[in-house]
Amino acid sequence: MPTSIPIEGGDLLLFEDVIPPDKSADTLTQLITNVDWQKETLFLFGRHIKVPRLTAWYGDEAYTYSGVRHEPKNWVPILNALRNLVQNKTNKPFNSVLLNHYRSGSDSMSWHSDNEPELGLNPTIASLSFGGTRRFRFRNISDKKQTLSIDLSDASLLVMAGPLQHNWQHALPKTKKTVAPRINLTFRHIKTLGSRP
Ligand SMILES: O=C(O)CCC(=O)C(=O)O
Repeated sequence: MPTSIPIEGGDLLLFEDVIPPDKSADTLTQLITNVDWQKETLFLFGRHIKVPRLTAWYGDEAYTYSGVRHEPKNWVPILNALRNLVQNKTNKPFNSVLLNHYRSGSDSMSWHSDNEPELGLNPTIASLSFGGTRRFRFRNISDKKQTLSIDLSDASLLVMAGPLQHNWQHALPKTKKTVAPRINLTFRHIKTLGSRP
């Protein structure tokens, strides 16, 4: 059974151990090996900045985030299997997945909301993690002093839904602790123009 995490102006559900530990280690290895990981560079504030993690975008639709249009790669068996698992847990359809590979505690994700127009109004984002536990942070957009932290462990599934993305930003900060490599997959449903919201 998932745990409902109280947060004002949004819905958060946490499932733990969605895959047994022996299988999750194998899944991590398969993801490291079979995903076509990209080292991205963004042009921000007049400078080229290396994205501090490896990324990949798979699915049925292109997606523009961080100002860059990402063409999808075709589903591969491990990603289809994980999509089925996540769809069964959430009873929601997902046609795309963004993958992030945090190689060490120096890799991170900065503050943002998943609020791109292609996601429609009040999107459900299903965030599946494998590998080392990392601290996932939320901060309220209109009162940045309101924060919430959740430690996302191996084989956990955090479901963000309702108006959460309008009211909160999230981030995965760097850590000085020694942490094992981690892969996070955020399953999303991308709408084509004309089918919004
Ligand atoms: O790695 C994580 O848990 C965060 C991923 C994330 O924020 C995103 O994909 O939008």
